[in-house]
Amino acid sequence: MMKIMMLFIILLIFPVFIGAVSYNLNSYNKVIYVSTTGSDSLGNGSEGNPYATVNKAVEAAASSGDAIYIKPGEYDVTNSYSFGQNSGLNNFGKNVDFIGVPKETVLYIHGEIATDRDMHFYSGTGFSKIYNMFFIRNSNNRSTNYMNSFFGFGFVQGEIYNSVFKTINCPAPSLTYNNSGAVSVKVYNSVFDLETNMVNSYTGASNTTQIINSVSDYSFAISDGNYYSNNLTNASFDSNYNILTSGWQNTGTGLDPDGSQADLGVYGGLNSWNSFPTVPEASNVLMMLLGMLVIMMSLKNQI
Ligand SMILES: [Ca+2]
Repeated sequence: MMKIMMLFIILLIFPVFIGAVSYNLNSYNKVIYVSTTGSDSLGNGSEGNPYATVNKAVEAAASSGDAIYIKPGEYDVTNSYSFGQNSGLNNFGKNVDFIGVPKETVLYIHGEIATDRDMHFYSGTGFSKIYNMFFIRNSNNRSTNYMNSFFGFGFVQGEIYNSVFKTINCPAPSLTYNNSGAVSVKVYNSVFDLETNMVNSYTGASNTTQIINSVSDYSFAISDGNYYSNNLTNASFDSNYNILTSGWQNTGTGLDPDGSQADLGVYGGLNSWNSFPTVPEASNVLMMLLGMLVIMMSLKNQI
């Protein structure tokens, strides 16, 4: 009876550690936390005393080596900044990574409120890796390609993993707006939840953005010079972004957490939404130690 109880405890504990992703919070010099319950004036960016806005966390970050962990909730990242542009998420030149919680960290770009001409989802000129974000942009029917680009407007760079880009009132979505320099973003295992097919990107400079292992319910504008590989277009998916169209399994680049060839969409790749929770928190480490103790006691009883 005791051994059955121990086995039960072990089975309860071990699933916590199955998840494995490519980012590691311990690899950063500092992790800065943002929460809807935080405060920019009273917070210090620690997990227990987080900031309230993403911009405050970027301001507090070093020029490189830090990560910003954005807890579940909705955050305004409209960011009016220059030349009539709403940048969306912006690292303001810092090499800082952004980590969200699948389905629960929502970054909203409010084009129905902001009056600037152009709107982008991400405009970082520093190099950022971005994980598990749910981007929503309301374009308020801005009508031309450069007004509705995903990444712009120049010298934008980074890598985006397992994120959703949802457009609202966006009649002419384009991937990039290269006005003053190449936009070089790599997007892996993400979903483009659109209302219409994409149009060609504005080409003031070269298009070097890459879309890989991703999914859309409409089509990409594949003749615009950007690079598209192993994607599924005109697909259908449910409200949790499970893909309902065939062809998404084992057709991507890289690996899934189970070691098989990567699936397409947010449930594929090493940052699969299925692999969350990903980082052992202090309470989980205690549980692991308890689990090891139980195993040792169990083995001792058998000898
Ligand atoms: Ca697979």
